[in-house]
Amino acid sequence: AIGIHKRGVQFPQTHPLALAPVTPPPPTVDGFVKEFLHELNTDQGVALSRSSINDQYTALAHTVRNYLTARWLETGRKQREGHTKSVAYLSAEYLLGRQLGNNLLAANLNDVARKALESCGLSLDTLRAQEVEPGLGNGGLGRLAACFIDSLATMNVPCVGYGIRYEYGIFRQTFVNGEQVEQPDSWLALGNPWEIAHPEAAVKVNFGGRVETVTDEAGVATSTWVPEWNVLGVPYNIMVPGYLNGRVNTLRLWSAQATQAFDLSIFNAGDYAQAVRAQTFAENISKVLYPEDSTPQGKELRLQQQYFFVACSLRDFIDNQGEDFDLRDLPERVIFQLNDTHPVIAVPELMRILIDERGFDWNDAWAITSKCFAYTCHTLLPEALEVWSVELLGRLLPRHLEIIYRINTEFLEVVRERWPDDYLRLGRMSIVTEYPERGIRMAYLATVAGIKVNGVAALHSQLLRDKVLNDFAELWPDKFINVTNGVTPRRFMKLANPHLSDLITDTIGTGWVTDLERLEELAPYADDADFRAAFREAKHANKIRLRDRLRVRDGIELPTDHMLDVMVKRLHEYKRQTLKLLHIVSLYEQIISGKVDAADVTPRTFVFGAKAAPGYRMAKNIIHLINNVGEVVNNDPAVEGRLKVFFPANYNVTLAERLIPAADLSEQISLAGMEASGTGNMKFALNGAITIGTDDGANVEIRKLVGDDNFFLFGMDEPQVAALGAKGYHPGEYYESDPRLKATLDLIASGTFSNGDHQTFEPVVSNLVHNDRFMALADFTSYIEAQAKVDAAYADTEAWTRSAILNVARCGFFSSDRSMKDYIKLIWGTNPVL
Ligand code: B1H
Repeated sequence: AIGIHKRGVQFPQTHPLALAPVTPPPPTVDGFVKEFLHELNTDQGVALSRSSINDQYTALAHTVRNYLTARWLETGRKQREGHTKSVAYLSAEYLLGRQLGNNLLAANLNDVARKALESCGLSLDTLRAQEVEPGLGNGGLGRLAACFIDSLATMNVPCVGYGIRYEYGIFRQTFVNGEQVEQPDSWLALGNPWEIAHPEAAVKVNFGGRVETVTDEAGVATSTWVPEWNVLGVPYNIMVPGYLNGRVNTLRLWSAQATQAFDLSIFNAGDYAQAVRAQTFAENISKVLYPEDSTPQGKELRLQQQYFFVACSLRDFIDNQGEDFDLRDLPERVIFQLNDTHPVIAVPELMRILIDERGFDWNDAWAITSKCFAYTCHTLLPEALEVWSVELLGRLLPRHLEIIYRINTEFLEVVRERWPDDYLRLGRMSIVTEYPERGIRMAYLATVAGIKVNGVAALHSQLLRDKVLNDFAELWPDKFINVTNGVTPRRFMKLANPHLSDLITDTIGTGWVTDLERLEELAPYADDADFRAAFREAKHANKIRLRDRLRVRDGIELPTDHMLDVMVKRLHEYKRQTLKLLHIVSLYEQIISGKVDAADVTPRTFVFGAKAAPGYRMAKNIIHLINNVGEVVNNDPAVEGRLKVFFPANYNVTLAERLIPAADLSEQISLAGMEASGTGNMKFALNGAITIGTDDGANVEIRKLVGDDNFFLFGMDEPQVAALGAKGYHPGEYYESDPRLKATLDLIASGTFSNGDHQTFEPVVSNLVHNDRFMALADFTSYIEAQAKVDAAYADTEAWTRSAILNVARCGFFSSDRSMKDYIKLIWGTNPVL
C-alpha cells in the first residue's frame, strides 16, 4: 500500500534493507576521497582534473552532508516516535554564517577532509573560502537565532527552526569614495549544497479578500475567510548538526512560489506577459531581506513575508503531528518561540486554524493558543516596536484582523475587571492604538498571548518590566522573565580561534566546548607567566591571520604590533560609532596641533565594521565620515606608526570570525538603556579582548563577572540618562565647556576630512551639537578618560594579559548553551532526547 500524505507526498512501503537509514562509511581518508570523487563525478558531472573550485566545494559540501544524513533521518524518526515536545523557533532572520567549517567541526571530519583533499592536490582552506555565507539576517537578532539552534542541537533538544529562504540576504556593502553603496547579495548564484528542497511538500498560503459572517437562528456568528489570492511556500531543509553528538536538527526555510505557473484564464486570453507578471508578484515575497535593523518598515511586502512564513510553519508543524492528532494536545507537543514581534501574526493564525478549520469554539481555541507561544523582546527603542496599520492588515488578512479585535476586546475585559474605571490604562494597554493612525501593537498582542515574555539581558528585562511593558507587568508579574543572551562557543571560539582553543584544551582539557563554565579553570593560569606568554602568542597569531585576510580581502595593511581596538556592529546612532570617532579625531587633533607628542601616543589601530540601513541618512553620513577620517589619518606622516583607522567593507559573520579573535579592545559604548543586550560584547570577551563599555545591556553582566579591574567602565548609567533627559539635555553646553571636545568637533566642521568642504559633514556635527538624541557629548569626557586608562593599562603587558585571560575564564556564562538551559527551565519545559 502506498500512504498518501495530505500535501500529496507519497510514502512507499518500506524495504527490509531500508529499515535503518544508510550508515555513513567510517571517516577514513580513503573513504572520504572516494565519496568526494563520487560526488564530484556523479553530482557535478566532472572529472577532478576538469573541475572548478565551485565544483570541488560543492562536492565537498555534499560529502559532509552525506556523512550527516543518517543521523539526520535518525533524529527525525526518534522525534516523531517519541511524541516529545519540540521547540519551534519562529524567526524572520537566521544569520548563519558559512556552513562548511561548522559542519566539519560538528561531524569531527576536519582532519580527515583536510588530508583527503590534500591527497587530491586540493586545499581545504581554498574550498572553505569558496562558500558565500547565508546572510539571512541583519545583525544580533538573526545571529542569536543561529546560535540558539546550534546550542539546541548540541544539547539534544528537539527543535525546528522556521524562517524565510530569502533569495537575497543582507546587502553586500561597498564603498565608493567613502560612501556606502549597496549591492544585491546573490548568495544562491552558485547553488547551495546545504539545502534540500521539498516542492512536493509545498504549503498554500492565502491573502486578501473578505470575511463573510453568517449568524444562525441561535444568534451564533460564523466567519468565513474568502481569500483573494494565494502563493505556495516550498520548504528547504538545512541540517543543524549538534557538536560531536550525532544529533542533527532541522532549519526549515520557506520560499514563495506562484500557485500556478500560468494563470490559464489570462493565458487563454492571450496575455502571456501578464500571466508571468502574476507569478513574479507571488515570488517577490521571499525575494529579499528587509535591511532595517531595529526600525521595522511598515511595508505591505514585509507583512506578507511575516504571514507567509508563519502560516507555512504552523501548517507544517501541525500536519507533521499526523492525521489523528488532537489539537487539544498541541501545548504538550510544541512551544512556538517568537523571535521578536516579526512572527506574532502566528497568534491569530493559530486561532483561525482552530476555529475556522477545526471547528473549535473561541474559548477552547484560546485555551490552546494561549499555551503555545512565548515572546522574546529584543529592543527598547520605541521606533523599533512594530505597529501594523489596521488598514493594511484588514486588506491583507481581514480574518486575522477580526480575530485580533476579539482578542483585544476580551483582554480589555480582564483589565477592566482588575482596574475598574481606569480608562487611561485601558487606552494605554489596548492592542489597538489610535495614533498616529489606527494600528495593531504587535508587542502587546505577543504579551497578551505569550506564556512568558522575556528580555535578552538583566537590565533590559528590568526596563521592560518597569517601563515599556509596565502596565502588563503589573497585571501579570510572573509572565515577565529574563534570559540573558549567549553565543555559541563552537563557531566563535573553536572554529574562529583555533590558536586560543588549542591553548585552552591543552590546559584544561576538551570539555569546555560544551560546558563553557569550565573556562573558570583557566583563572589560576592568569598568574602563570608561561601561560600568559602562550596566550599573547595566540593573540599575535590571530592578528597575523587577520592581517593576511584583510590584505587579500580589502587591500589593507594591518599593523600587527598595535593595540587592536575594534567596534563592529550595525551602524546606529544609539550604538554611538560617532563617540568612537570623536575619540579618534581627538587623538589626531591633539597630535597635529602639537598638544601631544606623537611619540607619547600608544600605537593603536582602530577597526570599524558596520552596515547602515540603506534609507538611514545619518548612519550613511557617519560611515562616510569614518572612511574619510581613515583616509586622512592613515596618510598623515605626523601620526605614522601611531594611529591607523580601517573600515573593511561588508562586515559579516565570516569577517567577524577573523576579527574578533585578534582584538585587544572591545568597544561596547551604546547609550545606557538603549542596547537590549549585545552579543558581540560576549564574543570579544570570550576571545580575550577587554571591554570598554557603558553600563548597558549585557555589558552590565560581563562587568559583574569579570570584575571592575578587568573592564573599562565609563559614562552615565540608565537612571542618570533618564534624569538628564527629564531635566533637559543641551549638548551645546558640553561643546562649549570642554575645549577638547570643541576642538574635535571644530576640526570635523573645518572640512579637514572633506577636502575643505564645510557642507559634507555639517549634518553630523550640527546634529551632535544641537540634538544628540543619544547623548554622545555628555559621555565624551568620561570616555576619553577611560581611554587614557586603557592606554596606561596596555603599557603593562603582563597585567593586560592577565586581565584578558580573566575575561575568558569568567565569561563561560555567556554560552548560548546556558541561554537555552534558561529557556528550557523558565519557559519551554522541554526535555533533551538522547
Ligand atoms: C535587535 C532588532 C531588530 N533588537 C527589527 N531588535 C528588525 C529589530 O528587521 N527589523 O525590522 C531587525 C532587528 N535587533 C538586537 O537583538 C538588539 O539590538 C541587540 O542588543 C541584541 O543583542 C540582539 C539579540 O537579542
